[in-house]
This record gives sequence, C-alpha cells and structure tokens, in this order.
Amino acid sequence: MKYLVLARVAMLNFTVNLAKKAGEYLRENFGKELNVEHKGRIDLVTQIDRNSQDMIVGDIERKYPLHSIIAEEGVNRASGHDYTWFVDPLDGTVNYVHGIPFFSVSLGIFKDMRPYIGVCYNPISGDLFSAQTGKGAFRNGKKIMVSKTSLLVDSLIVTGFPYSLARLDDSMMRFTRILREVQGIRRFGSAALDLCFVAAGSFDGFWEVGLHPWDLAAGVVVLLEAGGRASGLSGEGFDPHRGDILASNGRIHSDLMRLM
Ligand code: 2AM
Ligand code: CA
Repeated sequence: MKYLVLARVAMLNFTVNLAKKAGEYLRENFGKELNVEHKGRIDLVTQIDRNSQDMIVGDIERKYPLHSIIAEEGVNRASGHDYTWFVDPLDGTVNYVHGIPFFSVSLGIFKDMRPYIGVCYNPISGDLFSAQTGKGAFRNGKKIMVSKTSLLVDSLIVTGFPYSLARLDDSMMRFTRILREVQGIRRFGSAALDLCFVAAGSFDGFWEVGLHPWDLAAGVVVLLEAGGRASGLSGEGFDPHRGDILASNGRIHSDLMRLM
C-alpha cells in the first residue's frame, strides 16, 4: 500500500516535470514562423506539436515502458496495461498558430480506465493545474475548488464549436438555448484549459461535442478532484472515448443537462 502511494507521487512528479519540459519547448517557439499543415479542413498540426509529442512519448516510454499511450499525433499503443496515458502535446493548436497565448500541454493518466492523474500546463501564463484522485486539485500548488454558483442566470459557461459540420445545427440550437438562460458563454479554444478553469471556479460549466480522449482526460481528473462533475450530455457516466462532454461545478449540472 505504502509502495503504491509513493509510486503514485513519483508518477505525478514525473508528469508535472514532463508537462513543464514540453511546455518550455512550446513557449520557446511561440510566435515564431511555423509551417502549418492541415489534418482536416480546419484541423491544424505543426512540427511543434510533433516534436512536443516525441519528447513526451519518448520520456514516458523510457520511464514506464509497459504503459498504454494514446497521443494525438498518431500514437495509439494499447498495451493492455492498467495505466493509460492520454497525451495532448499541444491543446489549442489553432490559438498557438495565431499567436494567442491560450494553449496547454495536457497529460492525463487513467488506471483501469478510471481517472488517476491529470496535469495541464500553460507555459505562457505559468498556470500549472494538477490532480491525483482522492488528493484534491491544485493550481501552482494552491488547492482549487469549483464555484458554488447554483443558478444558471449567475453562471458563466465555456464551450467549443463542433469541428464536424454534421453536428453544427444541433450545436447552434443548444448554444442559443443555453445563452438565453446563463450569464454568458465564452469560447477559448483549449478544452483542457476550459475544464481546468471550471475546476478553479472561474467558469461554472463547460460542454463540447466531438472531442478526443487526449483533449479531456487530464482536465477531467483536475475537475473531479476540485469537486466538479463530468458526464455525457444526458448525464451518462464520463467516458474519455465518447467525446461529448458536459462538465460543471455539480450544482448546475442537471439544469445544464435539461438544456442539452
Ligand atoms: P487541439 O488544439 O489539440 O486540436 C477546442 O474547441 C478544442 O477542440 C481544443 O481542445 C482542440 O484541440 C480541439 N480540436 C481541434 N480540432 C479538432 C477536431 N478536428 N476535432 C475535434 N476536436 C478538435
Ligand atoms: Ca493537440
């Protein structure tokens, strides 16, 4: 038991250092001229995403050679191990490419497919969000908690627009329905950081559809440990592979669910 606790602390420290190392690389190259490629119509990738990922995945493989790793830029090594790493080497690539300082390195670890460790780091603001299950969530070492807002009319919500045109109409109807009832809606472009800001109590809720497990895993661990709730849009249990997420401070969750 004691060994497990120490092993988990070591894993958290390793993850934090890895996020800082990759984040530093992102920061050094932020604002430089980039060769931007298209993975899809509006889905961008740069050599910076790939180098950041190589750095992260290489270090994980050396330290934890048996763990499963799922990373955005084409690494899908499901080894069947208890531990799975969900790696987004640069969450918020569109912001990065446009010189907007809202992006992060997002590293989530699930154990037996359940939330275990989450670290998100924005190297420009210096915000480092971290959490391990049962031990609380932290922003630069200071404990964070979700907001206590219980009325939609007082709630500030964050979202992302869908990347699949097939889901646009539904999403816009949802957007209008929610906008009528809440204080406001923001759209910042990094799902990982959006979740961390719900965890820190800045936003009261977040929803988005069509995301990937690497966008969500780390932020969800941070959110849950800050006392928040994450589910599918209809309240079903959170599954990082499902991609549609409703997240909140818990108090407004059922009201938001009704509007989904
Ligand atoms: P990324 O920057 O790592 O690609 C913003 O709404 C969120 O959507 C970001 O976390 C962004 O992650 C993600 N995203 C960007 N392109 C996407 C796509 N084509 N499909 C799904 N999610 C995407
Ligand atoms: Ca990414």
